[in-house]
Amino acid sequence: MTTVFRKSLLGYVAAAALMATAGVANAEWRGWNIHPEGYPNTTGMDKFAELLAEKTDGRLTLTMYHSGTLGSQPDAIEQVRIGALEIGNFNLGPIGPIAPEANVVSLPFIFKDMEHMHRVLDGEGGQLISDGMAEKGLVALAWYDSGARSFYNSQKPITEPADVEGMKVRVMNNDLYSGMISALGGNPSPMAFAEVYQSLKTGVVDGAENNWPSYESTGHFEVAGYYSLSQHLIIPECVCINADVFASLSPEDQQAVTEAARESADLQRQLWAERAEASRAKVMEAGVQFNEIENKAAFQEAMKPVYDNYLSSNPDLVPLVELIQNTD
Ligand code: GTR
Repeated sequence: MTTVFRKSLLGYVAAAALMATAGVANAEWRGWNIHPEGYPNTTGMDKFAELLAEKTDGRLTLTMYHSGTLGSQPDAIEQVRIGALEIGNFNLGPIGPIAPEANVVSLPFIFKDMEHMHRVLDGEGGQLISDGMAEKGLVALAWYDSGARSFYNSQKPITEPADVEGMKVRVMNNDLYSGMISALGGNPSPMAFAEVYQSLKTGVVDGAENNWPSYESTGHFEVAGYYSLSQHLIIPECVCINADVFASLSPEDQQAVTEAARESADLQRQLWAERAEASRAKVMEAGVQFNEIENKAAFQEAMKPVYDNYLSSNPDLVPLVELIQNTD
């Protein structure tokens, strides 16, 4: 080994050792979000970017790309996993097929309400879910709210499971959702969020399911005017970062990034509650035919095979499901 080479090698080793203790000092990140300006998640992610720069004196910066301009959600999840993008605001629905622990939140009616979901996420359940995601390359820095999802369609009010029979219903990419529609006798149609409006309008699908803010912001209420309050899914969303990028940061920067995400979640959750009310009022004003569902237990019963099938093929997830069910 020549002296020069040895010197540069020593220099490299020293630099690598320094990096391992001090972490990456400067970085410019890119972030994905599916929602438009003014949506609670969009404002939340912009706040995250602002806090991130503030807390790191501008060493770590994030440029957010909203409205799904960087691609569909399943693609963006992959991009963040491989590090082509650093940050994403994801719904746990399409993460489920990748990280089995995260999939339990997509079992219909697993959460009693939003508060129950918060208690689970803040406890051991949330830890197990984030550990499972981290193993697949996604570190969940904070959880955002996404309300409860209910059915809507262009045909008629849904009051009992039989009303879904024969209906073509758009679902997010996850076999659990397809199973859920099939269990009701409907025809599931997995499809990207951006394609749903046109598909409802042209009759490619009869219905879909989502929370009030997304039903409103996408204009789906204009082309699918029956909204039936089934509230069959309460799915959390994450502010996620690529696991290697997170691991490359110093402990201080990891803390700053986490704090920035959590503070943005406080804002998002507050804006969420306001927007859910405002969106509901807006679509009602526009003439949406709304109905409550008295017998939700009938839907729960009809969807039970989804649970049974899922847990018999994933027996290792039974303890997590029970932990969630036993959380008061
Ligand atoms: C929204 C959610 C999005 C996306 C969308 C969908 O409620 O915030 O991330 O999952 O639903 O139905 O595709």
